[in-house]
Amino acid sequence: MQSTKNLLKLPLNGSVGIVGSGISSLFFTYFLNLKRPDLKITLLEKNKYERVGGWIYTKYTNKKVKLEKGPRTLRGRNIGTSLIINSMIKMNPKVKDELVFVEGTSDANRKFLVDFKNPKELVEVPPTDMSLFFKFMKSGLSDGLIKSIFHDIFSSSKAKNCESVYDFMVRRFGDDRLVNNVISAVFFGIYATDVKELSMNYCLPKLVDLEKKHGSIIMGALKKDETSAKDEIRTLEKFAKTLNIEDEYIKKIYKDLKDLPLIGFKKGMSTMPNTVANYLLQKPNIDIKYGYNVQKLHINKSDKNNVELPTIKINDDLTFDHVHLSTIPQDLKINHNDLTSYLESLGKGTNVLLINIFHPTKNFIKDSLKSFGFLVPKSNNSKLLGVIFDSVIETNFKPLYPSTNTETNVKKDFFTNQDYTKMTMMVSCDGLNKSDISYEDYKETFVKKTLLNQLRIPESEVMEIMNDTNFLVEYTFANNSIPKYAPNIGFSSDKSKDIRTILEKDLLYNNNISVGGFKFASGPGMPDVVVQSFDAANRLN
Ligand SMILES: Cc1cc2nc3c(=O)[nH]c(=O)nc-3n(C[C@H](O)[C@H](O)[C@H](O)COP(=O)(O)OP(=O)(O)OC[C@H]3O[C@@H](n4cnc5c(N)ncnc54)[C@H](O)[C@@H]3O)c2cc1C
Ligand SMILES: *[C@@H]1O[C@H](CO)[C@@H](O)[C@H](O)[C@H]1NC(C)=O
Ligand SMILES: *[C@@H]1O[C@H](CO)[C@@H](O)[C@H](O)[C@H]1NC(C)=O
Ligand SMILES: *[C@@H]1O[C@H](CO)[C@@H](O)[C@H](O)[C@H]1NC(C)=O
Ligand SMILES: *[C@@H]1O[C@H](CO)[C@@H](O)[C@H](O)[C@H]1NC(C)=O
Ligand SMILES: *[C@@H]1O[C@H](CO)[C@@H](O)[C@H](O)[C@H]1NC(C)=O
Ligand SMILES: CC(=O)N[C@H]1CO[C@H](CO)[C@@H](O)[C@@H]1O
Repeated sequence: MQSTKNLLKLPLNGSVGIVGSGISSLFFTYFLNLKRPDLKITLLEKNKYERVGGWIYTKYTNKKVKLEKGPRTLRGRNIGTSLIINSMIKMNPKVKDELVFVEGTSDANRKFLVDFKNPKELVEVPPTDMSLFFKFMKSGLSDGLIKSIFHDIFSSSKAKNCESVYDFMVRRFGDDRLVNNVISAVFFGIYATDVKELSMNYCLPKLVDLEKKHGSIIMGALKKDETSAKDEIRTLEKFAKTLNIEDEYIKKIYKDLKDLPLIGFKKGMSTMPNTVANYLLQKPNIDIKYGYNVQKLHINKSDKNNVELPTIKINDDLTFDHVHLSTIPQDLKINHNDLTSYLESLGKGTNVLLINIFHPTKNFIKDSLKSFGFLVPKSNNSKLLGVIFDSVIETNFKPLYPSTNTETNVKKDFFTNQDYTKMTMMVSCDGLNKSDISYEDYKETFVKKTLLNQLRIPESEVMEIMNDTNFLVEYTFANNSIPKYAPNIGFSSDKSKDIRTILEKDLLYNNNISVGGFKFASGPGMPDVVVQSFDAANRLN
């Protein structure tokens, strides 16, 4: 491996090709352009229609109803959220007026789980008062809890090399009740995949290290972790330097955002990619080519004596000094065997059917269930992964910067009638093709059953709702979406030994390719991929 010192600088006025125009690509372009405004950057986007953002997609129906077809929440706790928000405000200060949030104490921050012992009874987690605590303890969710706690504290089992989340939890807690009844649901909510198929090193590297250090994750969690607070400060200072803003300013914003469970945009998540794209496309040296499907990448290293940078060829057609793979197509043909085998081992991402539901004048969600929504643990043995109560979130949003926002009530930006229902259901469709899915069956199995069972609407009323022409049900098949971060791929809790770090270095220093997106970031979320873009762009400078 070559050292960083040998890294040639990208030539003046050099050309950079970027695969994809999702949020990773857009932010990579932004960060690179800040440092190197001379570079000519071309984004290559497979889709023919002129839309950036990839999975991020806010759709407005012909009746102006806003539906999120992909992600909808930024978490303030994730340091990448501060990077996103500071960057966006820098691009366009008017973004401040678009930012909304949900407070920790809001109904929209409550979460429920389905109890396998009584699937019609949603149980709030974590229980926040005595009566909720008793309800939790009586439910199937708390099965084996006390035993699990003791087992974690007193058992001295050692971690195996590449454990799944499931195996880790079983080893720590002595049996699989806690993971099946509670923990699995959280993983469904984030990865849409079973805990047995997820690498512990990938998903929770900090917990793996806590166990190594303290022999117990509970004891480890009780110790104050000062290194991570220091890391956070260092990371914020790095952000500030690149964005050319004051350290103190970015630290203050992080402090403000850190405790906010949900951050969004009044007009939806697409505000994020659109803001970045609008900013970038004002630059004469940045361009997006739509309808360009990258299938092949050839790294030209043929001329050993060439002191100039070798070039990289895409689809035997375009040539660049540097290529950034903001997304890595599963079937990409590239003359780099290690990357190819990594892509093969990741395989196809998970398939999820998203069902958006909307009723303009009826609120189906009872006060006692007002929340972010509910998740379904593995023990329930259902394809339903979870349901998000969008209307509860929207009606609890508040403007983040009210001062710049003369007295606008955020709620008025949404549906004017307060009594409406908007929900998103997520159903696992792994191993299925789009054509295998009968939407009518899914409507019966999932939409109707959820209204009946979890929302506890009387059957006659449910029938009426299902027949109501105002009741909107839309289906989106998310094919090959979140990668399956399986245990044996080479993820390590030690970043320097992780397959991603190793590949990333080799690709960059020996082949002039940088990588990003959720096949390389530290997590699958939007803030994770944007931080990955930030680091990738900085490594080039
Ligand atoms: C259903 C769902 C819900 C989610 N919810 C959340 C959430 O609430 N919070 C959160 O933080 N994250 C969430 N995520 C994750 C989030 O969507 C991702 O982190 C983020 O969108 C990844 O962006 P990206 O730019 O890396 O990739 P993508 O969004 O996949 O963008 C890649 C782009 O590249 C294009 N492309 C692909 N192949 C080629 C090719 N061969 N040639 C040219 N172009 C190509 C694609 O068309 C696309 O535009 C969710 C993901 C999904 C699927
Ligand atoms: C590789 O580069 C050499 C010269 O630098 C050129 O002659 C050759 O055509 C290139 N090959 C490809 C596949 O681009
Ligand atoms: C899962 O929950 C549904 C209700 O949504 C219920 O009908 C089903 O019986 C439950 N399955 C198990 C195995 O608990
Ligand atoms: C999906 O469809 C493709 C061809 O369209 C087929 O090769 C594949 O086997 C199908 N997969 C499943 C799980 O049905
Ligand atoms: C709903 O519509 C179906 C036919 O589409 C009809 O058979 C049924 O009686 C209707 N139910 C209600 C409650 O209106
Ligand atoms: C789903 O993704 C796979 C792998 O990327 C692809 O081969 C297939 O054509 C896609 N199917 C649909 C319906 O888009
Ligand atoms: C900028 C960059 O990464 N340059 C590298 C391109 O690849 C050659 C080897 O093929 C390296 O020597 C350069 O450092």
